[in-house]
Amino acid sequence: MITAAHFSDLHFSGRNLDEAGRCFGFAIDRAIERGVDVAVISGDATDHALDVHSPAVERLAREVRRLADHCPVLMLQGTFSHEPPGTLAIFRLLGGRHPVHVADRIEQVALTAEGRWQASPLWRFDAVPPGARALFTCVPTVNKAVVAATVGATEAAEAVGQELAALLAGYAPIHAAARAAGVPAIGVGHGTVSGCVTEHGVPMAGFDHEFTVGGLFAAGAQAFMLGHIHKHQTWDDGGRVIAYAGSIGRFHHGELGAKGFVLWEVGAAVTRLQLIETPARRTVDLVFDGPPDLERIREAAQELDIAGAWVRVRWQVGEEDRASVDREAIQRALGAAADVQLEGRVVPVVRSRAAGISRAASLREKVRLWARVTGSAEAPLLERLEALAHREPSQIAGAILAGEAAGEDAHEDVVGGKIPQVRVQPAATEEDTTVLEMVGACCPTLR
Ligand SMILES: [Mn+2]
Repeated sequence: MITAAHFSDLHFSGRNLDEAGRCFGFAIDRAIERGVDVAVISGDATDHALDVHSPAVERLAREVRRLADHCPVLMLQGTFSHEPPGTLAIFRLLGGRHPVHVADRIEQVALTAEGRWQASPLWRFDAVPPGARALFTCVPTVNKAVVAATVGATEAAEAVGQELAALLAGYAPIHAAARAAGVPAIGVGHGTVSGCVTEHGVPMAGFDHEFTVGGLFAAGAQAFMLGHIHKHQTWDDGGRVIAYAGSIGRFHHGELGAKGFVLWEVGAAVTRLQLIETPARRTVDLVFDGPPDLERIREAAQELDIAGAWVRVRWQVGEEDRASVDREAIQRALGAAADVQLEGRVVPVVRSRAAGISRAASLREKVRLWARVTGSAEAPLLERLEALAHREPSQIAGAILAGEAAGEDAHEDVVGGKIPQVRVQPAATEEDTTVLEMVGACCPTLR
């Protein structure tokens, strides 16, 4: 039986320094208190390429060194964009009481009885190294070419997932041999398991992911320690367990579930695990479909105990109302929060171009063109246009209040000859023609 502290997705960077530093530091304290035999960091120790003089590098190195003064450490290469290849090389040089092994290729590594790391020359050992205390199978972030070269796959078109499944199955015999020798066999990987759930609650369905649950179990390891997905989750198959540790802290708004590290106890035929929670930041999301409601924000500030929390307020507002949002008032209402992020989405007014509208002779014709372009019904629009043209505002209001149909009444006005120029029907009646003639007589440009 071996006890292991499994940390993952530390994402050290300038922006994350507070959260990553506090949570990883706390986790290492707990791991040391529990006297773990070995520590595994399953990828994404950093968030992006960092300069060596950045405080995040110094803090990460200091914490890993503290860990290495307590027990042997295994660090796995994570996602290349987070941890550019070569990032981890420096950790081999830390020089703690125990060695740090960096796994940046597909390989196996045995933890010897003396607490040293012994790596396989190729992708696996031919036999379990004598005196091994535990056997680790490392599947860091890989690209297809590496997988193909490693397992000698000749089908270049095969998906990485299929190649990895073949690779994992290739480890089953040596894992069985380890089990027979009473040596815990532990897999460590970085990638997406098809069907897992992200920290935002999204299930990762599909066939283009690195791993499947079946493929991982087919490797026959007693435990599989995973990184990449920031939500802690586990799969169990008759006592063999796969688990994402999840990220060490809460680096984004909207992340579901507790954050922490996994404390494993792994024997040749038994596995136990427990998530030890870190003091990750608390986040609160206030979401409005329309404009933000200041009263409800004030209520939420009281009810949700936002003191020290990271609060995000999201809303959407039409372009014409954007100036009505008082961002400072929202900030003031959430004054007790550790951080307030305001995300207003302005819904733009969409204008369709109605070709030829500028050449239309009358306003009525323009309305008809516009109705055609926007797919609006023209008849009610023309009725209202007519009412606007012919009638006093008080008359229109009176007609609406009386429930009177505006169109009929307007027609009478036209006949009455008050303001006849806008009544131009495509299929002109005799009456309309008369009106048009009247218009032509008094105002030729309107025709
Ligand atoms: Mn990550």
